[in-house]
Amino acid sequence: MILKKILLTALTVSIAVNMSGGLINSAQAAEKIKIAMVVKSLGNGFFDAAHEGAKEAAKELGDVEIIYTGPTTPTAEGQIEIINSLISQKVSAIAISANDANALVPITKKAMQRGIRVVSFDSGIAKEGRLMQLNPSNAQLIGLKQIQMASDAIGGAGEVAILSATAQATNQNIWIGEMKKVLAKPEYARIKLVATVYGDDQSDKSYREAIGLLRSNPNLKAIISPTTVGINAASKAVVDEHLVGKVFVTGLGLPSEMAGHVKSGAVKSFAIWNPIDLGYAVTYAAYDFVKGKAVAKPGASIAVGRMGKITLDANTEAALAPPFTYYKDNVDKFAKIF
Ligand code: RAM
Repeated sequence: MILKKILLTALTVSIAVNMSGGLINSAQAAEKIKIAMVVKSLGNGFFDAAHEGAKEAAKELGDVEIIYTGPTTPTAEGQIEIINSLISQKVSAIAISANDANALVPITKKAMQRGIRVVSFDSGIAKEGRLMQLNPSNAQLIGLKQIQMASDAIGGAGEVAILSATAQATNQNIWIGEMKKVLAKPEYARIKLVATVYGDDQSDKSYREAIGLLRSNPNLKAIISPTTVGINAASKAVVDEHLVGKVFVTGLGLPSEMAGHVKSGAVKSFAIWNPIDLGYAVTYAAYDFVKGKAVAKPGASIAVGRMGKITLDANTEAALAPPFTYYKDNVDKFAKIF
């Protein structure tokens, strides 16, 4: 009885210290489940927003520590190095937006053999290298949406070009494939894709590639950029080349980065999903795998907090919400959020 009382007192004192001074004892810290979010590259606002979502999920879950990391440039080599170090750190899970679908498979397989739960999000890893892939939205829809926006901007006819991220990016390559399928439909026969270039999700390279497109294609009517870095850089290029009203930029962008370009007239509309929700949901999914509450099987459903449930398809992939369109009247409202 006395012993129990002493223990209880000790517990109360330890909690009091934690609450007042943030002095967390090592046992408590060790109990935290380490989930690493490995992004394509650091310094990309899209992933900063996904990180916000991951932190929100971690706060709700209580026993999660997020390790946010990524290479300085979006390469598979950089991510391989990082994963090697996460394996040594013995993290519990890795949620990765991959710079290459196949090049990362050996290292993520190694991580999984060591008991680390690997899930990919945004830009996927090939099936054998992860438990599940969380897509922001349906790929066909993303492809269709971008062609519709381009077509609307240029009155349904003319030359268009694509400014993508890296040539190996899983997500952009899938979306470009879908855009090409849409362009092959009779209703878009008057739109001609004249070039596809890669800015590697680097602002300066994307800008130079956009300038190149504008100068070598005098009849260009639109640049479609399925990357938040590319669309921002292409819009700047159109303004700098004094082509506002002649060439329109569209694609996938962050309202916070694009509001000015919508006002300048370089952009009529663009789309995106909520990157905060994406980071939030993938953190929950990773946690569920760590806790043994999720299985990587077609048809399995996984609870992802305030986002409800996601269901894995035949390829153990799931998708969140349809892309949302932004234009002059609504961009400012969302620019405050992401
Ligand atoms: C960039 C990245 C990311 C992509 C968005 C739309 O930030 O390439 O992977 O999903 O654009």
